[in-house]
Amino acid sequence: MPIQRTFSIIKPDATKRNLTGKINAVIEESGLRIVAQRRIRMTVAQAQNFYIEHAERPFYGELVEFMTSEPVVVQVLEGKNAIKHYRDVMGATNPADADAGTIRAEFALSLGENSAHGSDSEASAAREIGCFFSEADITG
Ligand code: 3AN
Repeated sequence: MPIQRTFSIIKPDATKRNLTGKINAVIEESGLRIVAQRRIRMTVAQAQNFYIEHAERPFYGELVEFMTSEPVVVQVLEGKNAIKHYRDVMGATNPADADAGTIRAEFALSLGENSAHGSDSEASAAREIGCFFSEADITG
């Protein structure tokens, strides 16, 4: 399997509950490396652009409001098959469907407040990393 990079967000529900360290421990124990990381307050424009593919969905406004409500931690993760690996580590989008031991099963509150985001394809990973990081920020 190739070494890949994926983009991760530790979401507002998790930063608010002081779960950054616990979620990073799950990420690192899974074998992924955190090769870039920054805690930011996302602007409305950043959140709208980041989730542009959901612009027509009924939950878009709520999603943008949530993602700008508290700080988030944006990250680049690196490892073998990192995109699929991290989605497996996060678990299903809805925590009610997530397998035991996954980030969402352990920490998420609901479908919206689901603690973590991970890219779903190589094209998404490249686009999403570029929303928040330049190549010089990524330390390998
Ligand atoms: P994932 O983040 O697992 O790839 P997507 O891309 O389907 O899931 O959805 C993006 C984000 O939008 C989800 N992480 C979730 O927080 C939010 N979301 C998805 N569906 C709903 C919904 N029906 N109501 C509220 N928020 C939703």
